Amino acid sequence: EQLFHENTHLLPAENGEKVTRLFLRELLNILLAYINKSQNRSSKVLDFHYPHQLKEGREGFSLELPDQPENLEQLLVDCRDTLKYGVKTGHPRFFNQLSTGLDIIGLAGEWLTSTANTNMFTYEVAPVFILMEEVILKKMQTFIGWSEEEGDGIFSPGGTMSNLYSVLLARYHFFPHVKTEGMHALPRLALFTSAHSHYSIKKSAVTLGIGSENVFLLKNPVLSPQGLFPFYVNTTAGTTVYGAFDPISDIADICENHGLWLHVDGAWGGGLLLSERHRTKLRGIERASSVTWNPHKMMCVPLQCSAILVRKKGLLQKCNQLSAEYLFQMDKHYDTSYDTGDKTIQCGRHVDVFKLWLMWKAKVVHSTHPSTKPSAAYGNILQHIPEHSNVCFWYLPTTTVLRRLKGSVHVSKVAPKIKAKMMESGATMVGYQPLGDKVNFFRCVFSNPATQKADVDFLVDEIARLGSN
Ligand code: ABU
Repeated sequence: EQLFHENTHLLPAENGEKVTRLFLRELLNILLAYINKSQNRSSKVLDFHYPHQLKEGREGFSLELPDQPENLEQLLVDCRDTLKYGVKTGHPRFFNQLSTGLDIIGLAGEWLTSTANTNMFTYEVAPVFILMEEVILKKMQTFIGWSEEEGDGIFSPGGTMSNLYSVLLARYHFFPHVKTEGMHALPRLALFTSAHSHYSIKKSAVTLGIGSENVFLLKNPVLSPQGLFPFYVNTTAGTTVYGAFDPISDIADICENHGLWLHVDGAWGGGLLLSERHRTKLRGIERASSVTWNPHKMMCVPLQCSAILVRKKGLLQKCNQLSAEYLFQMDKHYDTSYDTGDKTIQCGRHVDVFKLWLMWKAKVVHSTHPSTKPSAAYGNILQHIPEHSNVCFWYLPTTTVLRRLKGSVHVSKVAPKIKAKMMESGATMVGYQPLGDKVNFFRCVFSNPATQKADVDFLVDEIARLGSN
């Protein structure tokens, strides 16, 4: 205990094994207590505080950095408090995000990854992880339906980055000289996406110097805006809000006729490729030039784990390679094609593959046949069979309550008011948003394996309770 009053006895200090073990064991106890609490329905999903409250310090929890080093005991208290004031995204009543749940095998993978603490740029420093990435990417490509001769890919830091890669690669595919000459050597480019696609498509156009005004929504009848060079079409497999699927096969026909790059943003819906029953929603995906697939969403791999998969072999490398000599020496004594870091726009790259590899081994992929029929109890809410596990709905309180909400568009104020009360009460969490001409509605996402029907009943009752007073 005395040793815990300093922090200088941890490895690599001489004879540091004992204190290191004690410290990590204590931390493990904190983490296990948190995991158990996350699964306990009588515990809250969150203990909400406003930013100023957290900043001013709660019950001794200070975010400020000290002048003197803190001892191990205090650091463990800080760890406990950090979890205490956070959000339990693995809680069965957390419906707020597409990435939810806490997979224990995945968690073990993440712990091991941090312990290995290596970098994915070269085989030299990450031999096992680099080969695992190759194995997993190949497996994902097989589920997409690409042949043995096709397929490449890389794990990237999230779906937005994977989508960015898709636009970057498409541009390079049509205009390889952009790499050396830049955008001034290109015609004005146009890319196409659907109205409900993720904002990262537009962001990619902004980031890559194409410009947001040159992103056209597919519902527009114009496929060849004058003076522009159309080169890229994004389809979404599982839109963020509605969970809708674009007709990939039909759009692939258009892309083939016009020689356009077809991207499938399957960040959310890509996981359905693993289901014999539901993979038909992605019919035609094998015709895509690139695919984004985030196992950290439907497949519950701990954040983060996103892949950009590319049909044309070698394009990633050609597009991004700069051959920094201090990393990617060509005269190494092994096959340097395994130094995959030069395929990316990053230098340092986190190991995102191991937790997925471990989970895949633990679960193996069987076809699943879940019922898509809503139960009778939700007949009033679910008037249509959903394409995915997003359920969007308005809660309409009694007219007496509505009248109390001053303003011209009353219904738009209901969801934000209930959400605010919900966060302060902390028993459950669900998102809301407006979309197009639809005023604020709730979006409930089901991707947490811990959630049961009783939790959905709880959410509905809680919304009604908070909405009635
Ligand atoms: N597209 C990022 C995830 C959005 C969400 O969880 O709601």
